Amino acid sequence: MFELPPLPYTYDALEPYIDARTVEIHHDKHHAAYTANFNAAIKDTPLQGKTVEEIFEVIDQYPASVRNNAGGYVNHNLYWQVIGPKGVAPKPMGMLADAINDSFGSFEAFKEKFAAAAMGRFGSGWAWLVVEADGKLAICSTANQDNPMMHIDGTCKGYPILLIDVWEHAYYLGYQNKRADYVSNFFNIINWNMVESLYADALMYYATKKQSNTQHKDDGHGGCSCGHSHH
Ligand code: MN3
Repeated sequence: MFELPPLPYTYDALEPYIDARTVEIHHDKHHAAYTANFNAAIKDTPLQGKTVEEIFEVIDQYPASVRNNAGGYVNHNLYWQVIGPKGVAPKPMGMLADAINDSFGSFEAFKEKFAAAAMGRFGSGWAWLVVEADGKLAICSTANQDNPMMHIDGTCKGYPILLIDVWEHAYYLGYQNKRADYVSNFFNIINWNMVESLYADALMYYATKKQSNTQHKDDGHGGCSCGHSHH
């Protein structure tokens, strides 16, 4: 059974950027429903008892209910982790700051590109900052509850270290139709310490995978936190 992780802060901790009522409904209703529906979708299937990572690897072989609810569960786990009260860790530091400069030119250029991906996603979905196999960072977006680690068709692939939910349920009470304001305010609540920690996990994931592939010729897989409780 997958469990809904408790919100790592109080409902009002993200104000004024995301209001308490939105956080409460988003976590206690939407995220809780994905968790329950994910468990229901894999019950009595070969996926029951598998890890998220194992499920993602074969997700294209199962009905949409598995893909949508597995993604909804995992994506929201990660979402609550990478945001927090303003000012906790307002800017990327160290290795991650260097990687952002290398990949995008500057922190400002990164922000523009990330916001553009969030704005460019038509309908419901997510924008992502991912680490690719060569250690480079990339920005992309997915529809619905798809995740860049899922074995599905698509061009948004990599190990996720930051994401923004652009489903209307993530912002509608506070922002109504103004997704752009939600997206620009989102930069105030990113917990860059957590993103940096996930970046280190990503590098470790690829290093382990590479080593395992060398040893077992394509049959190995590294560990993926995939949005699971961290620390
Ligand atoms: Mn959501």
